[in-house]
Amino acid sequence: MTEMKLVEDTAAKIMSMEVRGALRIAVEASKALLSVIEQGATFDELVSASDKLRDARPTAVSLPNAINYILHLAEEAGKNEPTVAKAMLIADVTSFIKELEGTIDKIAEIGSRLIENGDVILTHCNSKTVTSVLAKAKRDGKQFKVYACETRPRYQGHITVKDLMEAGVDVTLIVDSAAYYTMLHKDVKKVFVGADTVYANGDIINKIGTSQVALAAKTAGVEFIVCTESIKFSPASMMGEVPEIEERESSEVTDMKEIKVFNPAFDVTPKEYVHMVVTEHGIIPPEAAYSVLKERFAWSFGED
Ligand code: RI2
Repeated sequence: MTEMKLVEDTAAKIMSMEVRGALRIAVEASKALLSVIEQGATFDELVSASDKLRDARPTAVSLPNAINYILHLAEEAGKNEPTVAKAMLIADVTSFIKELEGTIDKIAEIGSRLIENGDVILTHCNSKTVTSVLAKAKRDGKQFKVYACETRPRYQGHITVKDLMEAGVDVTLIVDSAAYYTMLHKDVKKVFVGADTVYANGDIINKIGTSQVALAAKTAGVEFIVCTESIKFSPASMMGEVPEIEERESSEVTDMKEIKVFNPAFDVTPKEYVHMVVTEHGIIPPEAAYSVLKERFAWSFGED
């Protein structure tokens, strides 16, 4: 496969959601760009490959953040003589990918400490970050139960159930509309969800239905915990930019072609509903998102 074909293929897999999850799309796009670099692409070719990947899905900011960082690394490396520049860039991008992939284990380590014996936990959608937290707690010998929302229309909850069963976690599937009832009648103590984008003000974008789960959790007095790598924080939101909420095909919802369908893929949970945010750097209140952004994305403000 030529390298551009690999880029197009990766973009298509991200669009169709064969490759999904906010962290994974950033990692896979970065790997595609790494192979373009390894083939000796010019900076302009790298930019054109980046453009093919950047818009594959519009909401999760992890994707443009990773791409923009690789372009920044390319600009920096490009200040050197070409052979040095190429070797330097390959080393930098390889270590960036390794770091990205490693963040999930750090969050698992930190987040699993929040789980106590006897906890009943509810989760929505399939966040690999959340399932790694739950799997780590299980490996540490904690006894707890999980309820997983099926997550219409794509049923990512089924993936969550499978992942957690493989990890030996006691997990039960529920329909999305049973979330509040389950919180009240099954003694749910904590909600754990992932994130696609974190705003500078601490609001969280995640899979459609997350904000309803947060509202229910607030009413039911259940802790609402978000697990997210800092690559999902939005530098553009510091300047007031709001990410587009992706709307997907009606065919995901129904095969009845004659009816009107509205199918947003994400929603925004206001920070007031979020008790804490678990990142690879530690646990923060949602209001601390601005400080994380200032530090994490210093390179994009010309401050590194
Ligand atoms: P991780 C997913 O989006 C879900 O909204 C999930 O909560 C979020 O990405 C984060 O996933 P989609 O790709 O990065 O299912 O934690 O639309 O795996």
